[in-house]
Amino acid sequence: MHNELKITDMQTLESNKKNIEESINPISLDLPDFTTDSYKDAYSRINAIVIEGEQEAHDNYISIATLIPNELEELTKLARMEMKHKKGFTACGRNLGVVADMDFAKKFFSKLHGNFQVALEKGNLTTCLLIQAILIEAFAISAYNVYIRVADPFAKKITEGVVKDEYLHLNYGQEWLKENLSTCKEELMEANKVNLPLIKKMLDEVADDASVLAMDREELMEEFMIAYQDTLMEIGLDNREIARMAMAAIV
Ligand code: PL3
Ligand code: FE2
Ligand code: FE2
Repeated sequence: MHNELKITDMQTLESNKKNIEESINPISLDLPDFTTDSYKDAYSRINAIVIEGEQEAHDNYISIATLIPNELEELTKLARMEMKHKKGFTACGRNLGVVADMDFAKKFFSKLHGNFQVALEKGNLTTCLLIQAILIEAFAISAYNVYIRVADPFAKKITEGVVKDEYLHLNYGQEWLKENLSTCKEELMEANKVNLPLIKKMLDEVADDASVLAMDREELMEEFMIAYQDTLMEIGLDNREIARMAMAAIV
């Protein structure tokens, strides 16, 4: 009798604790319905963006290796990871019964892709690294961190594995730019002025679809800014320089 009472008390306590946890952690609540047409429609574009982004990231690291041949091995490793990411996200779409809209995704990346190709042709390594290893990776990190909180269980697991790699990629660009800061600062600033606004536009373009997936625009921006500013700080830029660079997103 006494024991039974105790168990009931403990259950009540447990369920109270759970209610409190949920009320202070709204992130664990309100997962979207992954089976609705509207979810799948938005997912067909977002999934395509991610698949195309991973493919282009692969191609970009292979291209960057032509500008730093002695880094071929390391860059090939990064490129391989990107192909693994692409496979993972392709599986996420398949798992939900969604066909990715790849034409949309190619258009989505076309401006940034074009700028990367021009920089590559000119041998502008700093610009290539800023576009791929800083801006695109920080964009991916922000998107994946937000997505993990609202993803279906299958995709969540895959994305958690992917985002760990993306931090390594961001770090790769960061370390190169840090070592070469004295000679690449001017090009870095200039490339940022041209390309950060494109990232901002891309974020705006994806915001409506992302919100159908329960991903909040402000949260995406916040996560992006954290990854971006952290990296610039690690590269060795001062507060004023970082502020000036970030400002390029709003003008
Ligand atoms: C670099 O390794 C990959 C670059 C991919 C860029 C992705 C940007 C994603 C924006 C859309 C946010 C949705 C995330 C949902 C994942 C299925
Ligand atoms: Fe990736
Ligand atoms: Fe990456």
